Amino acid sequence: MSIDARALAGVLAEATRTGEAVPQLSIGTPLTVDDAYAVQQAGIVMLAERGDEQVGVKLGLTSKAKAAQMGVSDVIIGVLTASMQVADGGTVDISHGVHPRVEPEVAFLIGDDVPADASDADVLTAVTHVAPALEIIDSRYKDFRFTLEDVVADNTSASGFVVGPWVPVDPLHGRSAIADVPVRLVVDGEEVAAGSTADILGDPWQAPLDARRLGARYGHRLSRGTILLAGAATAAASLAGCAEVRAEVAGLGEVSVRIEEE
Ligand code: OOG
Ligand code: MG
Repeated sequence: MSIDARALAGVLAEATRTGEAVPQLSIGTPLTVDDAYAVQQAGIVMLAERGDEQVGVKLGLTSKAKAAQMGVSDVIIGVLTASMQVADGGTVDISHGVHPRVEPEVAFLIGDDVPADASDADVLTAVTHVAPALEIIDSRYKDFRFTLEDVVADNTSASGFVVGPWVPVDPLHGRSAIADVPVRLVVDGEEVAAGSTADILGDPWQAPLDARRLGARYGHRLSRGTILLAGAATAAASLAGCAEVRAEVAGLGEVSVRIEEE
């Protein structure tokens, strides 16, 4: 049975617009993983039609803490668009959100186009900069609960992201300098979660490789200028009632955002 990807994407777009959670799509429409990516893609096309262009990709469920929190454990890929990006130190208004959460991440900047036949070494060489990052996720589903297919269709809960100062890979003495360093999530001055960059796929440098693999399957090329969010290093924290959130990645730096609720 073929699904109406655009209609299903419309349900999620409406939930985003109104801030009202919807039931999981899979309850009414059985979805395969490929169906779910078709819904995700239809949603991205709808954003592009409104002028909101893709600026990057993100991986999800890359850490054991996140997988345990969500009860879903396969690595997934989603899309970052221009309107989701918030400047470091900037402000996010969450009053129109459903139930937003925040998580500490590492971002990679793809500095060169990655050809389809690139080797793993070529993919890693194409990563020119690394930065501490925050991702704001906001599931459009009731109670922030979903199956793998549901969360893929919902663009992996993508809602916002903040990238800290980019650090060139070279001065990091190669890649090992950030492969296993402490990560902290600090909300209003208090640490609410802590982990290591190694909690991202066992090694955060696995993220560009998985992004290339999943991207090739689901229609995303890693091209010059692409921002890649590697996935959370810890479980996510609710943003309700928060004023300021900061992520710290040892040896890399920090990134922060102010939260506003009208
Ligand atoms: C799905 C998105 C997960 C990550 O970094 O693991 C994600 C969710 O938890 O809603 O972005
Ligand atoms: Mg994330």
